[in-house]
Amino acid sequence: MDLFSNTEFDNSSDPKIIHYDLPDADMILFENIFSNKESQNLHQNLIDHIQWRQDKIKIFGKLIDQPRLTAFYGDTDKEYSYSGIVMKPIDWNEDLLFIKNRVEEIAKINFTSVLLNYYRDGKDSMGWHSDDEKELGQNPVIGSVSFGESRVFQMRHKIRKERVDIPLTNGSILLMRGATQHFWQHQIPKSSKQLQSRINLTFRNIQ
Ligand SMILES: O=C(O)CCC(=O)C(=O)O
Repeated sequence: MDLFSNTEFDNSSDPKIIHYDLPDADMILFENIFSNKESQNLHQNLIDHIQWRQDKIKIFGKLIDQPRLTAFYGDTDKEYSYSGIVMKPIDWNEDLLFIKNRVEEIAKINFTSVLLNYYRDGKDSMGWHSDDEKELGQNPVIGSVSFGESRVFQMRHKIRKERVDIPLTNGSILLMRGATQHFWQHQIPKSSKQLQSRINLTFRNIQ
């Protein structure tokens, strides 16, 4: 399928590519890669059928609920750990394989795993980090898919402290490659607005 063949019309739901020209990063945002109908169905199916878990994190010595639900799916021989949490993958389901196919078409590589985050409302969030776990290798390619409410993806350079805000919209894929994870951190901050739910899937290649 050629997702970008129709460049004649600037319809807001047409696929669109945005190249972010940031130092020490290789970042491309593909908007509207999933149609509104596909996004709406997938968002609801994932809410209903993914085996969501509520993990805890330690903050100042106290165990508290992570401010979001998570799940880890993929090739079942690939274990993954982050923030001290070991995740054993659950085998792919049909929806995840459909989404993975579309991301692989865009990224032009194959992925072994996907980490899912379910932000139930504006109070759910994810703190500053880089996707730089050793299992991901030297310059990981991360394909990040969003369904549901738009949320701001904030980035900050680890040395220059430069900051960028990227709105991640329904049906988009953000591709991060090259040295991005070495030099930049990212987060999804809380919002005081009344926000609907959002699901994010980061496709990864575990070595
Ligand atoms: O929800 C997002 O867009 C970010 C997810 C993320 O940073 C991660 O899974 O490591």
